[in-house]
Amino acid sequence: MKCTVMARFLIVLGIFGFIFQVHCSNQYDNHTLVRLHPTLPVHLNAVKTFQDPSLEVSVLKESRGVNDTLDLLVPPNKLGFVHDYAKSNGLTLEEKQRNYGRTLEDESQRLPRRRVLRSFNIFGYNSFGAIQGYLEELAHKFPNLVQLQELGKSFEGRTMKLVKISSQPEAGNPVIFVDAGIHSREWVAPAMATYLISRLATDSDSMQIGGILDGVDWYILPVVNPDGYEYSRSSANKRLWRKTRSKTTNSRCYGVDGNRNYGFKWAVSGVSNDPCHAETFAGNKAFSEPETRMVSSVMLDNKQRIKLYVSLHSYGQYLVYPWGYTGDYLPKQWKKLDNMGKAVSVAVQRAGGKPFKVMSAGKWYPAAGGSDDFAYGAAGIPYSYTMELTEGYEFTFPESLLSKTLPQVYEGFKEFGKRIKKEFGR
Ligand code: 0X9
Ligand code: ZN
Repeated sequence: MKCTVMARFLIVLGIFGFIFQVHCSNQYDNHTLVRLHPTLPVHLNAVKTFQDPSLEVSVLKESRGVNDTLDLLVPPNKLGFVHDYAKSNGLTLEEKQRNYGRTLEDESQRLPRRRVLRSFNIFGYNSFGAIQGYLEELAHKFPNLVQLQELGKSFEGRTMKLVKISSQPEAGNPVIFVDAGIHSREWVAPAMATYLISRLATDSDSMQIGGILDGVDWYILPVVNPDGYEYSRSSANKRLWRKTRSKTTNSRCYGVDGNRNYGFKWAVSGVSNDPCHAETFAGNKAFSEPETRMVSSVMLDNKQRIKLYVSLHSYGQYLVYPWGYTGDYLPKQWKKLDNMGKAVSVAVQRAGGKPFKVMSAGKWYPAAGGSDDFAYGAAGIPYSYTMELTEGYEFTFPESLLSKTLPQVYEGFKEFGKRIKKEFGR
């Protein structure tokens, strides 16, 4: 059944006094979530070079290597093509979910409070407005600890605020800069960044000697792409939107992949030049997007003090470091990046979480114009990572699991903090 305005109205009112299940159709109805398993090294080429010339199959996640799946969202008319591809390359094919549209609808119906602007739940997927409200509240409550710096406006005019948390703002401590949500459908990333803010600001032992704020300052931008985030929250049809919501006059299509838009080795690999490409359009030029310009200004304005940059994404449980634009070689200091990444993974595992796959981004798959490469290569920030949170639920990580997962990942951030203090503390 089409989800008419009337049907939505009836759902909202619950007019007959019982739960009225209406399933709406959307563009992902009858799409199948397919996982291709490379089980031997000879399969790697096939998963790494998979392409649907018609661009109808979406790649949800690339494969890192043997036993790491390539995840695809396949429309009904392309299932045969994908089965043939798997068969001819010896790949094991797993059909995970027959009607992916239904999964998205179910998710949106489970979360009625998503649509309520101001209500805030630290273990929930909050609206941009509710997150902003929470940040204002913290800054108001703890003025000596939490400061908000206005950075500017998103394409659609949303005000972006950098959260600065410091127990000694005049001390010139090393800074850890964390951002999240450049990809709008990756909801768990802003949820983690907001949780991090909350723990830093409200844990009574944060400020103690040896606490997470002792000798290190934290700058956090929890929603880098608020326009895309709100768009992906607006309906099941839009749930998988990844890009910004900008519009250039010479195209009928919207949005740029923010993580292909940074001005370091811009567009040399892993991008699309087509503004209508659903996923990886790099923009008409580097830094075409106000949102990426704002993040780069934070990095450049504070480049002497920022010692670690972490960009939160989902999914796959990876912790990757530069270079992202190439898999052919690594930065000179790659061992330090690798060691810190592995220590963070161990800390998360110790807290009961899943370990991260730690490696260079370009060895996973080369893609240029990422914020991690810009931080490392252009701003000279000595530690830079992209953290891909969660595994097993694609972009729809259940809200009910946030209360378990976010505290586990927080232990990884404590480890980051400890190591930055040890190496750069004054
Ligand atoms: O492709 C991306 O932008 C990131 N993965 S995601 O599934 N969240 O889209 C990985 C980025 C890794 N870094 C670079 N390639 N620079
Ligand atoms: Zn992402």
